[in-house]
Amino acid sequence: MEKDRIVEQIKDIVLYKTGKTIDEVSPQAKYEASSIMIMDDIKEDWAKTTKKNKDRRNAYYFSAEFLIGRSFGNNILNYGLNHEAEGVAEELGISLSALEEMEEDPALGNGGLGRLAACFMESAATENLPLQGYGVRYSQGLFKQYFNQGFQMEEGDDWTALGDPWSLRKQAETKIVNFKDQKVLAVPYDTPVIGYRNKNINTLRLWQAEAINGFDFSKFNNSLYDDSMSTKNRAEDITRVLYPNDSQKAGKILRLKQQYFFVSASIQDIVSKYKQHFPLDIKFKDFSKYHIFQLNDTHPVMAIPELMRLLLDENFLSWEEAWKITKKVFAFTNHTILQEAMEKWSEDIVETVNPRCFEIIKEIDRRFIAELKESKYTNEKIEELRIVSKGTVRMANLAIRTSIKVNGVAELHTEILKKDTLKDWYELYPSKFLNKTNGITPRRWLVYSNKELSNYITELLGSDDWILDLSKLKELEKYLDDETVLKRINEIKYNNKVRLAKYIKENEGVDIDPNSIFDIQVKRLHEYKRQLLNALHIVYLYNKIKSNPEIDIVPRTFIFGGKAAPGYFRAKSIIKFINEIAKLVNNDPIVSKKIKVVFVENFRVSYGEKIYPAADVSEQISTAGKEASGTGNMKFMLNGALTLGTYDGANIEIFKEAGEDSNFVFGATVEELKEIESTYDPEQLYLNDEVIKETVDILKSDIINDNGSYMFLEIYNSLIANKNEKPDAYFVLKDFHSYVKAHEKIDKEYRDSLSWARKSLKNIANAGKFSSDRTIKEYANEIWDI
Ligand code: NBG
Repeated sequence: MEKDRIVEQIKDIVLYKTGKTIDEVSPQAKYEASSIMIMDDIKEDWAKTTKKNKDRRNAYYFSAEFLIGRSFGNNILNYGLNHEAEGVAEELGISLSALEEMEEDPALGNGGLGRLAACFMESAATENLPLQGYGVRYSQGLFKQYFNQGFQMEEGDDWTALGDPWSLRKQAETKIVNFKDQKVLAVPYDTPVIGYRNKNINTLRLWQAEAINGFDFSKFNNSLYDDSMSTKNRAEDITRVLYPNDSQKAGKILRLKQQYFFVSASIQDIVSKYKQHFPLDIKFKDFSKYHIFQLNDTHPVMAIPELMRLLLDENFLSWEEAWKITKKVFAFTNHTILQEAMEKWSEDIVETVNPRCFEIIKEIDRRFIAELKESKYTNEKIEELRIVSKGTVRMANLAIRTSIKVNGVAELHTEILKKDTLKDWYELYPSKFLNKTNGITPRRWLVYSNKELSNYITELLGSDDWILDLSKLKELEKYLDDETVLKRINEIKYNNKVRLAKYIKENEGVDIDPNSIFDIQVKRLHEYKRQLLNALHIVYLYNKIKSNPEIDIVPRTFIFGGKAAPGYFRAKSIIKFINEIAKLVNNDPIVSKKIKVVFVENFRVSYGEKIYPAADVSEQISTAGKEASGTGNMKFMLNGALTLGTYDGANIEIFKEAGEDSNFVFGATVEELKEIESTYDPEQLYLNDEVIKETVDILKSDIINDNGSYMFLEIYNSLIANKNEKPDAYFVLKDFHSYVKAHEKIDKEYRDSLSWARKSLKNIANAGKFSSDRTIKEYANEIWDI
C-alpha cells in the first residue's frame, strides 16, 4: 500500500539521519525526514522535466525576491500525496498540521512583488510552461517582527538554522562573479517547483555567495583569528540579508553588488549551458530563439550589460552582433510608480561594482542618444530618456530601452505608466507597452488554505476541474438564490473564523469573537496604503460608542498585520498608534463589547494562509493611483470576503468582475485627486470639520501614550501642519467621510446574513480572472512566446 511504503521510507530516513527509531525523535526530525522523502519521490519527474526543457525555448524569471512561503503542505497537495498524508502522519505519531508547523516560513521577499514571483512559478509549472526562476539565497530572510510596548522590534531571521530540506546544493555548477575589488563564488541551490498533479517540475535556482579561498591559514597561525576569516565574511556578506525596504534607501554598494552577483551568475549559467547544448553556434545566432529573460522590476537590470559583456569579451562577438541578440531577450515589468523605488545609481557605485559593465552601459547610452538625435528628438526629450545622466545611471531607462516589452501589473497602473510616469517612453515605443493584471495561485490560496470551502465548491460543481480552470467558478452563480448553499457559505466562513480566533488567542493573547465582523487589513506598512485611515475610523467609532454606549452597531473585530521597513519612522509610528488604540479599545469594558482591535505580530505567508479564509471585509484602501495592483485583495476575494476599497490597482477590476453592489467602493478617484491636488488644504478641512477634528485630536491627547517618542505628534503634523513636505499627501482626511459612510453601509448590510452570503458567493464566483494561471498564460503568449 502507498501509505505503508511512505511510512517505511520516512522511518528509514530517520534512522539514517539520527540513528534513532521514529518514536525516539523530535517533531522537527519527523518533518525533516518527511520532506526528504518527498524530495526523493519527485526526483525522477524533476529530472525528466529538466531534460525536456533543454530542447525548448525557456523563459527565465529574474527576481531579487521569491517569497515562496512554506513548501511542505503545498508540495503534498500538488504532487497528489494529500490523501495519504493524514494517515502517514498518524503512523509517525504526530498530526499533519503539527508537522507543517515545524517548517520555517522562508521570507525571501518583502511583499507583493516577491509573492507574485512565487505564484508565477507555481502557475507556470502547473501550465507545463518552461519557466525557471533565478534569484538570491539570502542567509537572513526579512526580519522577524515583534512588539515591545506597542513599538515594532526587529530580529534576524536565520531561516536555514534547522536545515533546508527543499533545496539541493549544486556545487559542480558554481560560478565566479567578478567585482572591481573582489571575486566571489556563486553556489546554486535548486528548489523544485511542482505543478499541480501533472508531474511537471520546474526549477527555482537561488545563488549563495561564498569565498574562493575563505580561510587564511597563516593569519590564523599568527593568532589573527578575525583577520583569518575576513575574506570569507566579506564574500558571504553579499547574500547575507534581504534588504527590508519596499521603497527606502539602503547600503548602496552592497545592494548593487547583490544584484549584480545574482544576475551575473544566472547569465553565466545560462550561456554556458547554451554552449554545451549547441557547441557549433559560436556566433550565438540561435540564442534568442531559446531564451527570454523577464526582469522583475529594476533590481535585475544589470543582467543587460552582463549579457553584453559575456558576448563581447568572452565570446568575441562584435558590438552589433551582441546588441542584436540582447535587444531580443529581455522584457521588463514595473511594479510601482513610487519614485523612490525606481532605482538610480551614481556612476561611481556602478563603476565600483563592475567597471566593464559600467563602460558597456555608457556605450549603450551613447548609441541610443545618437539614434534619438537622428530622429530629431529635442535635447529636452533626450535628457528625459537618457540612461546615464547627471552622474547617475537610471536602471528603468536601461530596461525600457533594451526590452521587447514593458508591462504594468493592473489596467489602471499600466494606463498611468503610459500617460504619466513613462509618458516619453510610451511615445517613443508605443508597441512595447502592455498590461498584465496580476494573479494568485488558487492551489495555495484556496485549495490548500481553505479546504472546507474548496471541498464545498467541488461538491457544488460536481468536479474539481475548477482548480485548473478558475473561470469555472462562474458556474457557482446558479446558486446565488439557493438558501441552503448560502447558509453553508456562512457556516464555512464561521468555522474559519473560529480557527483564526483560536490561533490569535494562542499567538497574540487576544480574545476575539467569531460572531463579530472580521474586518482585515494585512499588507506592508506604507503611508499610501493608509492603515492610518483605518485607524482613525476606529478612533471615530470609539468616540461614538463613548458618547452613546447604547449605540446599535454590529460587533466588529479589526485585524491588522504587516511589517514596516526598519528605517521608515512614520510607518513605525502608525504601528505604535494602532497598538495604542487596540489597548484603549480592548481594555474599555463598554467599547470592547462592540469593537476589538488586534495587530498580529510577524505577518507572513503562513499567517496569511490562516487569515484570508476568515475575513468578512477586505480593506483595500490605498490612495487612488498609488497601489500598482495589490494581490492580497485577490486572496480575500477568492475566499469570499467583500472588498472595502478605493478605485485603485486591481480593486477596479475586482469591482468590475463581481459588481460594485457586492462590494463597498469609496473615496476619490485618480482624476478627482489630480484636480484638487494643488489646492488641497487639510488644515482647513480639519479646522472646519468637527468630526475630523475630534478624531485627529486624539494624536495630541493623553488618552493614548507614545512613551515620549513624539511619534503621535509627528503623525499629527504630517496630516495637518507639515512644513517640509505636503501635508496629508495621501488624502486621508479627504477620503475620511466617504470611508465612514462605506463602513456604515457594511454595518447595515451585514445584518442580513443571507444577502451578505450572496455577495460573498458572487465574489467567489467571479474571482476566476485573478488566477495566476491566466496571468502566466498571457505572459507566455504575448511576451515570451513559449
Ligand atoms: C508591488 C506593488 C503591488 C503589486 C506587487 C506585485 C513592489 C515594488 N510593488 O501593488 O506595490 O501588487 O508589486 O506586482 O513591491
